[in-house]
Amino acid sequence: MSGSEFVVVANRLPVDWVPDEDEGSGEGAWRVSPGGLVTALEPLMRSTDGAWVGWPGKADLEFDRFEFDGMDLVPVALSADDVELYYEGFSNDTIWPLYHDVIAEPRYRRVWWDAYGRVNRRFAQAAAEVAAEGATVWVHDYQLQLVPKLLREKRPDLTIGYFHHIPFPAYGLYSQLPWRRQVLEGLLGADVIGFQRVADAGNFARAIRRLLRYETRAPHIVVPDADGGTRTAVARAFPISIAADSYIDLAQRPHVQARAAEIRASLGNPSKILLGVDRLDYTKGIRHRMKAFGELLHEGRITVEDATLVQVASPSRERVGAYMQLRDEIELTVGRINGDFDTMGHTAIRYLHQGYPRDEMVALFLAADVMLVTALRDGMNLVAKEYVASRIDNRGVLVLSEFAGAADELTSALRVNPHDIDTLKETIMQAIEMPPGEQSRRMRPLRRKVIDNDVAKWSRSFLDALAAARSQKSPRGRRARA
Ligand code: GDG
Repeated sequence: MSGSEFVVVANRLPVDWVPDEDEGSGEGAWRVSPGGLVTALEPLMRSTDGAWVGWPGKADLEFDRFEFDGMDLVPVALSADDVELYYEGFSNDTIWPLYHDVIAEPRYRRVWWDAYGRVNRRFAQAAAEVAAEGATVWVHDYQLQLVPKLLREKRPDLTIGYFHHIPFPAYGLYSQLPWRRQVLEGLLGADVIGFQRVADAGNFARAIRRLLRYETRAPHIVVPDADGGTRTAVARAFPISIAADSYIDLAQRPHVQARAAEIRASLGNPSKILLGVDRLDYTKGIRHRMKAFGELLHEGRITVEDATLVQVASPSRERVGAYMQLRDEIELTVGRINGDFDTMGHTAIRYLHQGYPRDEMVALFLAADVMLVTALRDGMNLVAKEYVASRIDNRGVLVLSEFAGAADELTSALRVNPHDIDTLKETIMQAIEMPPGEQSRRMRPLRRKVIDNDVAKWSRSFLDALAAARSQKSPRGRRARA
């Protein structure tokens, strides 16, 4: 059998299908979606004859396997029903809120679970068809938690890795999930299960002990095998990162620096620019940040001439009810604060419900004196790392929630509990008033950390762990399809 030696399986392909103006014509073009995962895996995809299995992002469109920019892409079709039940329903209205500590209430619907199983089987089938004998398959994220087991059943010769981009919750919350055992068993089909934080891997191992009674000894989990024996899976932290070089490169470009100055001028040259960049998601703590900022204005501790908050809230999951409600709440808050405090020349909050190109984001990072990352729960939070990488001048202050995975590594940021509004206000004031010397004393070690631990290192360390698992696999497993 010929096939790919390395297969990535993710909900989304690394390209978007952009239909022509005349939507009904069925014509259109592919455009690379510039995510961190593509950057990390692209070189590997090319050098290993790799394939990428994923959904092209538009419902009810069937595409054949195709080559794009040297990558072998394998589209998995989803119907409008699949998108509603598997993606918006189970993935984003059950798993997402449950795994983010029930910040929003998870909804448990049996039809969503059925669709999740159906679509996971389709992804597993597609991966099984393209993987070469003994290949390595890397499955990504919470939309595909059943794929490792389904794939192992079809193809015991494969070495399977799974990386979980979001938090894994404490047992007391996880145990709410009506299908809690099936999901654990799905994940345990992988040889290596990667998490963002040590705490996530710990929560996972605890759930395994409580629900499945398997023996765990970090990072190992003893899993019963199909033939009555056992095998060992590895579950541990591999904190994800960014392509730091590309942010440094952009930050050095004259047009990006000029744009940063232009942004400041267009805001009326406030003394300090505060910045938030998030998908519009209830996990990101955007309301908490605005509440703290609004109170500082109300109390007269800052004025709009002193400080403007720029909030980029890129549109996300707009058909899920909790996201519609969040958008309404945030826009009401922005309207009230701006109505109370704006002047003809200055605004309190410049709110942008739009997505921007990467160089505009870096210009914003360069313009921002203070970066506010106040997530209530976040697997990692790449924005924090992108801000730090972009600050080639070693200036600027990162305010970072202790509930974001990035807090484990970015220890010289100003850490904050975003639920504690009074302390958040004090921390924002500390950031606004921080002298340049202290800014660079804090920023230098942050930059070192992000530059030394970039996304290439992350993928290398995960794949090294997979290679080690592969070398320990019994020859029987590898010969199964011979
Ligand atoms: C999940 C986990 C984990 C945002 N708006 C624009 C834009 N972005 C980019 C950011 C950043 C990415 O999107 C967002 O990544 P985050 O890590 O901040 O958050 P999630 O989207 O929730 O990602 C998270 C991550 O997976 C990776 O494992 O860290 O915890 O939740 O790169 O810059 N980029 C551009 N324009 C925008 O308007 N170009």
